[in-house]
Amino acid sequence: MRNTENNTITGANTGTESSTADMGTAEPGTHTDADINIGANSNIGANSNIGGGNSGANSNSNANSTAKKSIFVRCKEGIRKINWHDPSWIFLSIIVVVGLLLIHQMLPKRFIADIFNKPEPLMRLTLEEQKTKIRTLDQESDTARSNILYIDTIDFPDGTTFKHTRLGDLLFPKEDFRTTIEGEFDALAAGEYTFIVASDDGFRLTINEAMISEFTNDRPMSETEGKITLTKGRHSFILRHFQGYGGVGLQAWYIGPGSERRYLIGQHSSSLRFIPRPDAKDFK
Ligand SMILES: [Ca+2]
Repeated sequence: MRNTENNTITGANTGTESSTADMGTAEPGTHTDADINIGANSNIGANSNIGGGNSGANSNSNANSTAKKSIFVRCKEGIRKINWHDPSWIFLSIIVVVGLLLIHQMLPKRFIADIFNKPEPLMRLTLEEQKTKIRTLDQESDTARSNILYIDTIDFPDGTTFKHTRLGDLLFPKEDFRTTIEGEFDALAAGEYTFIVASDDGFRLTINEAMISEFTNDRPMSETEGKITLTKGRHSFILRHFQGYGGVGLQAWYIGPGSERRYLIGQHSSSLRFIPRPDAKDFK
């Protein structure tokens, strides 16, 4: 039986069936079980040779089962099996973890936020700073500068700056700007939907270009509700908002048919699924 194992090993290393048969006289004990694993793992035909040159299927099955449980690395000494209980691997793991923590501490927090808080680009948000003071939604626009970004949810809680829950402060002027949020969703269930917008200051929500709800003047953060009956399928929406002075905020939720639960606009549910913006693909 030991000779058979040696034949198998040699066949694995040379990768030829003829050598497997010829090497039947190799000295026992020149190879270990670990060698069998190496051959199996290195994928150089060990399994097929084992099956061809070895009438006993034990070596084959052992090699496969051991190979599935083991991890091998190639190093200067050749292919080596990783033993996770080896102190050197534990030490190396600690070094890697400490290194990652140090990198995390050294990188700017904004950079970390950009990586881990990157939102799903479900809606396009346009911010427009106004040259003059803005007091109503329908006031004529006089844009000084604008900025476009993509957001996953309409979630800017009441505060002193326009701060998204995941994106953080958008670093835009605190006063006199307009916000336009555009998106699409698939209604998975037909029926009556309720949309709730909390805004400081005014807003207007349209779905398929029909006005659902609005408050066009300035106000502290307050909620306004609107209802619409939707067919199953694709729909588009636009939420316009303006900030004059003082506090600022904008949040929007929906409630699907037959449900009481509020979802933020952007949160998928069994009644709505939001569609990623195709124009966000090339957005830097
Ligand atoms: Ca305000």
